[in-house]
Amino acid sequence: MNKKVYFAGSIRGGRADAGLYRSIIEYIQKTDTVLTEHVGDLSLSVLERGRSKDALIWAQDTGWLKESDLVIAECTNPSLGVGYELAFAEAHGIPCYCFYDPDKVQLSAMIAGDAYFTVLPYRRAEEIYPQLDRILNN
Ligand code: 6K6
Repeated sequence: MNKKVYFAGSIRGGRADAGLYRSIIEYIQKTDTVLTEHVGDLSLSVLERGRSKDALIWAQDTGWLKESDLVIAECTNPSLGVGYELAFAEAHGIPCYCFYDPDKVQLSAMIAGDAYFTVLPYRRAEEIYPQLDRILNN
C-alpha cells in the first residue's frame, strides 16, 4: 500500500532492542516506506551531540512525523524521545501503534492510559509481524 511509516524506538534511552527495531523496519519495508530507517541502524552512535545538531534532528523528525500516515513505536525500552514523538503524533491526529513486552517493562501510564494509542503487548517477537500485517492492511 506504500504508507509512510514513522517507526519510533529508543536511541539515547538505550539500544538493547536495536536488533528488534531493525527486524521490524525491514519487515515494514517489504510493503511500505519507513521514514526513520536510522532507528534500526545497529552502528548508530548514541554519543552526546551538540545542541545545534540536536535542533536539526528535532526539526527533521517532527517534519517526518507531520508527513507520516502512522506511527509504529516499540516501547519496551523506555525513551523520552519516543514518548515525545507519540504525544506529538497524537496532537497531529496521526494513528499510533505501541508495541511492548509486558514481561520486560510496565508501560508508562501516560501511554497505557491514553485511549488514543493502540497498545499491543507481545511476549515473543514473532507475534509482532501478523499485527503489522493487520495495521498495514497487508
Ligand atoms: C541519527 C543517525 C545517526 O545519528 C543520529 C542522531 N540521533 C537521532 N537521529 C534521528 N532521530 C533521533 C535521534 N535521536 C533520537 N531520535 C528520535 O527520537 C527517533 O525518532 C527515536 O524514535 C527517538 C529516540 O529518542 P531517545 O530519547 O531514546 O534518543
